[in-house]
Amino acid sequence: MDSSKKAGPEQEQDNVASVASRRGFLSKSAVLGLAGATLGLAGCKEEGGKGGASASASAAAKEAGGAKEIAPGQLDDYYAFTSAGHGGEARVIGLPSGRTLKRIPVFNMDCMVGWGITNESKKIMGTKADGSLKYTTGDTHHVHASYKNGTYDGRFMWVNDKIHSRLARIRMDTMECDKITELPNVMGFHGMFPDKCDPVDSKINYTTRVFCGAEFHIPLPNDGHDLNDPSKWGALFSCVSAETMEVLWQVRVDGNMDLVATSYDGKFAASNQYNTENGADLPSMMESERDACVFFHIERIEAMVKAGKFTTIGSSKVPVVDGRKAANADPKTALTCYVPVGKNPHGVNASPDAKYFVCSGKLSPTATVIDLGLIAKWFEGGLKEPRDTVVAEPEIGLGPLHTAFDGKGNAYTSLFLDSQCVKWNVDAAIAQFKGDKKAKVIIEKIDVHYQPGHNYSSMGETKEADGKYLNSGNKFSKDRFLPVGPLHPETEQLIDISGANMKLVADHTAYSEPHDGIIVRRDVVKTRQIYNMDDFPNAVKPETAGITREGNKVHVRLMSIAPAYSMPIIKVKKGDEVTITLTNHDKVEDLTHGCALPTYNINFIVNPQETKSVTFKADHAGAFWLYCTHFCHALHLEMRSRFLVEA
Ligand code: K7E
Ligand code: CUA
Ligand code: CA
Repeated sequence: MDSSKKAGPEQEQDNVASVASRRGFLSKSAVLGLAGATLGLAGCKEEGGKGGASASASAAAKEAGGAKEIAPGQLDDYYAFTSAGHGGEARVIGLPSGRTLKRIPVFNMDCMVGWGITNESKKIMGTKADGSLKYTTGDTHHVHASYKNGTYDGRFMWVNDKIHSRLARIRMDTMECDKITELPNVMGFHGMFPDKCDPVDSKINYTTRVFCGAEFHIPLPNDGHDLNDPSKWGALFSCVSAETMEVLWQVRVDGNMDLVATSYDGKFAASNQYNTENGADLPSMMESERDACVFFHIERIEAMVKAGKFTTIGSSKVPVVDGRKAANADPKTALTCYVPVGKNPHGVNASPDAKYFVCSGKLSPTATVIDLGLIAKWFEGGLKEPRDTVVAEPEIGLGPLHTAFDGKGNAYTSLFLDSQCVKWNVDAAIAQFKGDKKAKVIIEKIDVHYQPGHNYSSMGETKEADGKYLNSGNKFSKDRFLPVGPLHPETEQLIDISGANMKLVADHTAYSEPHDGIIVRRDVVKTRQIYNMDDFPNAVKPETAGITREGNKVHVRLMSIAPAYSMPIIKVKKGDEVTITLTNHDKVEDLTHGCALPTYNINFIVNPQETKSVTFKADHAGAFWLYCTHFCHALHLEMRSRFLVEA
């Protein structure tokens, strides 16, 4: 506010003009960046217009002065749980403040926590025969949480790894990853969504399955055959048990899969398909004017698996059923339904009234609204064509990707090419589709900075969508922050959607590169501040503490109580295989200790009442100070023991 007053109206005009020209440059370069995609977009009209865009930019700048601030000592109303892209982790952010609360290592190593260093985390991440990590990279895109009765129950979150096709589960009480599953015969696992109810037993009104879409088609099995004939390759849709994290079944589809949505009644899951062409290069993936959103009939798939009507692929024992079109011609027995939607769609989202899935066009300026009641009708044989399930297809802007909801009948779709978020009304879009020329579909467009990927709203993926906040995760920040070299931070922008108009209330930075997230009311999340020592079977207690040897295997059982470890001197011999197990006996909240061993590449923390262990070969002799890395006490620096390796 103050700075815009001082700058005066002329200065403000200049700012608006230069912002507008930077926006122009950005959208041009984005179109060029999409190469052949320009062909598909050439015919699109731009709604909103330039004048509208710059006017709303200056309005947003003024509104920013009234942003809801969280004063020092005050707590946020919401948690945002977000992915981190090719950083491989998940993140926890407080909203509306934008404060980073935690980074949760998942597929990446993290030397602060010791993730990928401790035996316990290595076991979750997966190891090779020699005990080293199987993978140290990951690419997380989508974070979704477990449901009960149509809303979050605070038990689990799941996050995908697109690189190695793994699904990870994160406990919401400790906000730590507890299980990782690699999907067999799948590549480019991208979209993921938990179910919200059992398809048959409505008493099981909570999440028991997690569905996973695979983006890249590969030889099945991927063992070196059919390398030169991509037409024989395929993609599988996978179902994983929420409880055990085992892969329960897979469905082979025509084309590929991208994002995933699930219905509130548990009957259907769906995935948008941008490559119905089964193309192996960019031009062939853009040949068709329409692609599809493929629906899965969960009850029928599971009945077929139960009846033993499945195959397996390669060494995998997971049942695979055929969801390809040729095998599913009769709707009454079909496992899948391919609904034609706009060209190369991206994003499919379930509306909180449980009625619709919205699938965005990306290369088509439209969003397709699919009626789930009509999907059920198609599967009963009551409709001629899958396309008859479409009840609206409004033109909403250029490069539509992901849609969020406010629980009041409005949808908010990110427009990548327009660098905007468009608010539109679902009922009006349906009326327009039926022929009502007066229906006002587009309510408002707001500029975001710049090129948004996902947007997501507070509780927007639940029946408790509250219409308070929308987060726009933008792929380019350019001029929004101080430059920090060639790689700019990403922008996360917070938009207040509680009023008649959208208000941009805050920019915050994010380390590359977050994609999707969820915004969860803080009362849903019940965290645990202190572990139970008995949760760890290897916990070191006073009666077991000390050092034992079996041949050249040495086990050091250590305890920490601020400001000391239980052993001041630890002696081993060069060539020993050493395991250090450390239990933190402190019970005070937040009293965490670290454990670092110089030149042995060991570093991890133990939270109150927690136990962790590391195993390594003592391959060089010398005296090494095993010391505490985590500030715990006035005598934190003094908290160290001599680790002596005899030659
Ligand atoms: Cu659009 Cu991987 Cu969800 Cu990113 S995906 S933006
Ligand atoms: Cu213990 Cu620092
Ligand atoms: Ca296509």
